[in-house]
Amino acid sequence: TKECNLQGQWRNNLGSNLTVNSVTKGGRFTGAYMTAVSSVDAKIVESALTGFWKPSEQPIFGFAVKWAFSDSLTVWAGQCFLNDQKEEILHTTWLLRSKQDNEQDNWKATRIGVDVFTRLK
Ligand code: B9F
Repeated sequence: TKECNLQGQWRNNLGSNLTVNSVTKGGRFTGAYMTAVSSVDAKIVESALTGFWKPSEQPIFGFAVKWAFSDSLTVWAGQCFLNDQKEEILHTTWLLRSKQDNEQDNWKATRIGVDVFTRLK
């Protein structure tokens, strides 16, 4: 049976690009993330990512990006599914943490959302 493999290039619902480099049997991977969106004027640049997965037919995984252009980071947790057409699709939930200047502002530091990725063809 076909297995989902995280390695390669992916695009999500926002138009962001996820590149996953070599995936080790031990479960680690590195890559790069190019977000299509940002809510600041800072120029968007590619940011490094690192993550973990557990190889299986429909593996779960997690990865984190420290944004190179702002004081914030996002973590994604998700699973790769094979749909009815046996195409790979990544369903993820993310948390975006932005730096606050003081504890009183902590309540507004975290955003949450979902991203769905499909393989770039
Ligand atoms: O826009 C974010 C940001 C952080 C500090 C100022 C701007 C950085 C880019 C996050 C991109 C998110 C989406 N892209 C994607 O592919 S990560 C999850 C989504 N999936 C504005 C002020 C503080 C936070 C946001 Fe900021």
